Amino acid sequence: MNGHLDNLAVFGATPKFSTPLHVGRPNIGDREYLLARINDLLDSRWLTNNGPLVQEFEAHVAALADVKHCIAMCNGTIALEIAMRAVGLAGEVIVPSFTFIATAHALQWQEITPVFCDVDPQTHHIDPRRVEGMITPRTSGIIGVHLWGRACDVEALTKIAQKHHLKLIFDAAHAFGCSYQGRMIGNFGEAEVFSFHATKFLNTFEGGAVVTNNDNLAKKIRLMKNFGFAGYDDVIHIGTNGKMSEIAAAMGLTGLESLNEFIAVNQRNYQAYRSGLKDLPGVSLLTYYESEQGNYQYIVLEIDETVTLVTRDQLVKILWAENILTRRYFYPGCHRMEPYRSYFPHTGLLLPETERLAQRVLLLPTGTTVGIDEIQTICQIIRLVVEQGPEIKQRLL
Ligand code: T4K
Repeated sequence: MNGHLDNLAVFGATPKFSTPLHVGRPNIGDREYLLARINDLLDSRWLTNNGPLVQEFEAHVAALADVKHCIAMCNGTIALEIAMRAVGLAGEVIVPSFTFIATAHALQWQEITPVFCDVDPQTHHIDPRRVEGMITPRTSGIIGVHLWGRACDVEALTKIAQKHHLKLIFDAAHAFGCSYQGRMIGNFGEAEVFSFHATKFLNTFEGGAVVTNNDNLAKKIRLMKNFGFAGYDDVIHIGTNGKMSEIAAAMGLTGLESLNEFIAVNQRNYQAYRSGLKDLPGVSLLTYYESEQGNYQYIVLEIDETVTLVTRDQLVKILWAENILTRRYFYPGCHRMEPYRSYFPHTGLLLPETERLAQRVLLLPTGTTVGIDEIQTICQIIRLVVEQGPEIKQRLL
């Protein structure tokens, strides 16, 4: 790409990509296998309610996460809500604000107050050093979020939870197929929750799961996701409808067969971004730990505008004009969304790192729909923008 600013679509040139490049484009496994499974399930006329495909999917997820129980659900948010209720969360729960809004809403939906804790600027995860100071007599638990598929500080959070007799759950929506200290995510806390939403590493269109090693908890969660039914006409617990459908499980099973390919492509893309953005001042790419298993699903950039001069939001505008639809996850932070910003308008004062990150982070497209050539072009555009920062700043005024 010619390194002249007039080549940028934001200044009138034709966009580099004629069709948009999205963050979160679904990974889809072998279409033939998927369609065969769908045909079979239509023939069988068993569409939902703990059908054979859901059972098979649960067994595979449990095996992959190396955990005793997997209870598949219709989405990750319901899975979070049910897990929270099943372990007995109430009153206040300490949770990061730098996460998808579902983590906080799953609590508030049940009239449990999310108490937002700041994050570690290096890892983007809830900062255990700040958790203890937020515990009150009303605190019943802590939610750690394995953001971007990298595990949060499980060890430190476990110690705090044990010391204060708190329940610990992990939102592992991003972290299916990832490990912590060599052990698969899914094994920590009382329970962990995966999301299998379309945008996730493995998807079931919409879907999620609670995984746990606790037999009694698993039994309770299984009841709770099916109205509390223990058998025909026999309701023994309060419950809701959190069931995964057979067509969702068909998609999940098909994706599982291509999991290694998804990882390989994500890893290839991640390496391409690393080399394309290498030594670019003010732009840092979140790195994955080589000692751990990862799904490499997120390409996360931090823009330090004191160096680039162009702000993160200006860069987003420039990339969108090129049809590169970057996302500002998780701007502006849960605490700045409703109802939390009305309930606690000054929470931001306690969350300086969250506020800072929410202004700096952007996600770039990756996954099986994105190729190396496209990544190289994206990196060239970012490089041009950063190198010409002062002039761009002037022209964008
Ligand atoms: N905890 C965490 C930490 C989470 O990140 C999430 C979900 C949850 C809990 C809750 O799990 P679920 O209840 O969702 O299972 C998207 C997803 O809807 C959401 O699942 C995900 N996190 C979040 C990070 O991203 P939005 O509001 O950004 O979605 P939307 O419609 O803007 O789409 C995102 C991008 O994906 C766009 O670039 C378009 C692309 N896309 C999306 C869909 C649905 C496609 O290319 N194809 C598609 O089918 O929330």
